[in-house]
Amino acid sequence: MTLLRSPRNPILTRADIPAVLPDFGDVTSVFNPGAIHDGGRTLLMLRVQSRGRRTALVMAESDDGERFTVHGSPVVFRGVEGAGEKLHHLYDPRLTRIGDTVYVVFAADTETGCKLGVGSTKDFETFDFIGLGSHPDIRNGVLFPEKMGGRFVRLDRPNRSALEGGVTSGDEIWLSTSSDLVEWKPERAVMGGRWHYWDERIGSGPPPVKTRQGWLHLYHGIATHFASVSIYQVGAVLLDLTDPSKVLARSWNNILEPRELYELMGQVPNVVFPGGMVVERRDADGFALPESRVLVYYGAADSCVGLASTTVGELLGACDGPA
Ligand code: BMA
Repeated sequence: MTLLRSPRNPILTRADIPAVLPDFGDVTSVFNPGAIHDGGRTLLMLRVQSRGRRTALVMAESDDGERFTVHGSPVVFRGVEGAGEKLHHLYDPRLTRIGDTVYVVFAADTETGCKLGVGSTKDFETFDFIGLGSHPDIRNGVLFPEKMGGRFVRLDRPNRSALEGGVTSGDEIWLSTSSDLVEWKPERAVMGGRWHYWDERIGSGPPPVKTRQGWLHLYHGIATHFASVSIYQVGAVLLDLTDPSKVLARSWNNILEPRELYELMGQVPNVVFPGGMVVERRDADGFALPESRVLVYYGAADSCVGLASTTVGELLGACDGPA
């Protein structure tokens, strides 16, 4: 199976972004959004880059999940100045609702490495900074939508190795837990990269979705064995409901790969990078229904935003290989 691209793709480009800050006119790129459904509307948190290569997180909202209106000012996390570190960029946000609070887990480039920060909001207008974890170099953090054993649970991806060009990446997704969203305890490795194939290096995509079969999770896989470029693709994995560090099944093939021009060419070519996943229908106990439509929001070539859809059942079917 493959995700079906929206005919309106790319659904957001740099031309859609207002000047959210004084020197943010004529921005360079908008990509890697987080997404969440909220009372009939879909909200995206966009990563916007200026020509000065500064980063702003900006909200956008939509009634139909495809046509978005971008807010006129950036997200400001109240209290972020107390982080204790110079934060150069906050980026690649993932949004998770727990109770009446929506948490944002984001990567933060600091002088001492890439950290994972957490913020929260209840109304998408005011945002509070909660903390930066102490892990010195880590990215791709996603929070599960419920606590387990009284603790917050997160998938994350320690950055292990430096790629050519100075970019760091990793090949293992871990499960970590926390009582306060600030101090995180790495518990167990969940899955590793499959060397020589499509997902040699990996990182979590959108937050996991609860189904009767297990936690359904999308991740990005990077093929690094091509001479001139790394190829970022999307795959699916099913994690055990009670022990989400256990992989039940994982897709043999990617379910989305760069094929369209806006995915193949841009600031970083050959990238599809999923950060948001909206499931439209759940049963009374909160499990996603197999027939429910799923909308996946992804960054394309680190330049614009794409939308692709499928159903929960199709994604479960895509998890057709071993861990
Ligand atoms: C990763 C992250 C993403 C980016 C991707 C492709 O390492 O930095 O933000 O989209 O590389 O450049």
